[in-house]
Amino acid sequence: MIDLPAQSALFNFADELPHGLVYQPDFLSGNEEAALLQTVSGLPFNEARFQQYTARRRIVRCGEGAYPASYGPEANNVNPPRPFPEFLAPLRDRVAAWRGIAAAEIVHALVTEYRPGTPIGWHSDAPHFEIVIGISLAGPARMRFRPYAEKNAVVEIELAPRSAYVMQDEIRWHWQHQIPPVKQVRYSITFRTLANDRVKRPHARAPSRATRVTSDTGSNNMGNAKSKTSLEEILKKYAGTD
Ligand SMILES: O=C(O)CCC(=O)C(=O)O
Repeated sequence: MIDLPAQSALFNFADELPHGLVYQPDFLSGNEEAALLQTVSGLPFNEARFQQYTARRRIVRCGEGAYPASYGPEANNVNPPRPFPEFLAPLRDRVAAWRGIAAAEIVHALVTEYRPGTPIGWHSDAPHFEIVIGISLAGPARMRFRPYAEKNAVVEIELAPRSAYVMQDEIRWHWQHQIPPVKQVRYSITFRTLANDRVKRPHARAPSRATRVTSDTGSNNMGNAKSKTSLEEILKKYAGTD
C-alpha cells in the first residue's frame, strides 16, 4: 500500500526548471521504495534493443497494448497486450492523482535497470507518447536535458532515489534527455500517456525565455539530494518493516 506524502512535504523546482519539467524529491518513502525494489529487482529484465543496437540498460515493458511499439524489431507492429502487473497499479494511480489525470490515461510503464556504468544516450521519448512520469529507485543519477535548437545548452538535475520527475509540453517535445553512466545500480519506472490524436514528432524550437540553461561544460545541477546507499543497504534497512 502506497501512502500519499503530506502535501506540506512536497517541494518542486517548477519555477526554475525548463517548461514542462517537474522534479519532486521524496515522492516515495524509504519503506515504499524498499517494497517496490523487492519486486522490481526480481523482474525478468531483457536488454533494450534499438534497431540493430542492443543497449546496456535492461527493461521490462508493461502496458495495455493497441499502440505501436517504440523501437526494435516490433517498431512497426501494434504491441501485444502487456497488462500492468498488480504491484504497479497503486503507483500508477498515485502518479495519475499527482498529475491530475485519470489512471486509465497511463497506458504504458517501462521498468529500467541501470547497472553501474550504464548510461542512456541523448534521445527524446517515442513520438506516440505524451506525458512521461519517472520514478527513481536505488542509486542516484544525473539527468541532462538539451534543447534541439541549442544542443550545447544543457540543464542537469540530480534524480535522487525515491524522487519523481515529469516531462511534458516543451521539455518533452523540444528537448532531448540523457543519463550519463550511473555509479550504483538504479531502477526507474517511467509511466506514459498516449499522445492525444496523432503521432507527434519532436522538433527544434528556440527554448522559451523562462528556460534556464547553462553551457555543456558547466551544467546546472538543480537537484540536491545525493545518496551513496546501495540496493542491498536499502533492502537491509527496510527489511521487516511495513
Ligand atoms: O531512467 C529514466 O528515468 C529515464 C528513462 C528514459 O529516458 C526513457 O525511458 O526514455
